[in-house]
Amino acid sequence: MTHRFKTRLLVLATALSCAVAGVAAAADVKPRLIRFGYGLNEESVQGRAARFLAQELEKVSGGKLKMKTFGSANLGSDEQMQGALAGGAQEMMVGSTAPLAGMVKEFGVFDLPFLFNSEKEADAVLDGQLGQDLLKKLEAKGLVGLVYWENGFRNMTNSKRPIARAEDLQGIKLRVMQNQIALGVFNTLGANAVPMPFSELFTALETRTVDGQENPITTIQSSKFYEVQPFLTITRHVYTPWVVLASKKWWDTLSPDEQKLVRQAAEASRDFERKDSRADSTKAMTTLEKAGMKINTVSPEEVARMRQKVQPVVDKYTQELGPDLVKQLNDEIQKARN
Ligand code: TK8
Repeated sequence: MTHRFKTRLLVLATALSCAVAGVAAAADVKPRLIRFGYGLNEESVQGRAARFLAQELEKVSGGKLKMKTFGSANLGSDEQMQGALAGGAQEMMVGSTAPLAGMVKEFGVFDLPFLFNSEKEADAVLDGQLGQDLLKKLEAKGLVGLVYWENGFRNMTNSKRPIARAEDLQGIKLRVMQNQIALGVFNTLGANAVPMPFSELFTALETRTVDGQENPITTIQSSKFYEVQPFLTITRHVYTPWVVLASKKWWDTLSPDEQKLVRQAAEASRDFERKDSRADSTKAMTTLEKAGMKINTVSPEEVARMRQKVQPVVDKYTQELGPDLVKQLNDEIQKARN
């Protein structure tokens, strides 16, 4: 190789690396600190996914977008955080759709009982037209909805007795999420429904302020409800998802490049979280059995009876949420089912 040729190569290589660096520099990404709040503890599915999101964001932004995660409702309950995001006092969070229905009532569709048969159907609806349309409605309320994470099918626990039939719920003070539909459903099934933020739930169960609650297996395990709730009844009565949210006030201060990176990391966290949740659900069930919980499954016949019992509540809220929306939901579920 001649000296001149070598020099030319060197010049070329330098130019190339400058061009690559130029692209990175041209991307408009500033150092930022993002506070991300969630309600469950650090050992939960939520905790693991929050850490994954923080790492992913750091990775895709070359270390510029840093996320600090706060579990166990340390930044407030779902409802309080929603308010903080809308007001611009906090950047990001993940929480349930049930309290979100207080801001955008249409999120209440996910509180209608016995809709989905499988996680696959839920994924299809949430990532499809209906789920995405609902996220867009949040912007008018000061929130940006990014992705849905799995919370999972909900089951009942209590300190009184196994629930084999709806009648067994009579006299049971059952904590429900802060949402009109949940309240209507459980009162109609026969329980005394008590709306309460999740952050107060363990203490309420421990002190017997309430007798029972309903949540997915993963949460019953990670929140150690088995320590204070001897009975677990598998009902899979509702699938309410979690939504990863950003403050719109804050979001609007981000450059398009930054918004793209946050979206990209959020999508990666969704895929990670759903996989983790499904694997964890099986493991959690074994843990609950080993912990000595008395577990029963409601029969398909009884589920059909419960469905019938709550039909008036479903009809009432179908009118309130919009019959067209509920029809669209059922159509999308059917499509995913076939
Ligand atoms: C955590 C809640 C929880 C939900 C509930 O903040 O409230 O029961 O299932 O996951 O969003």
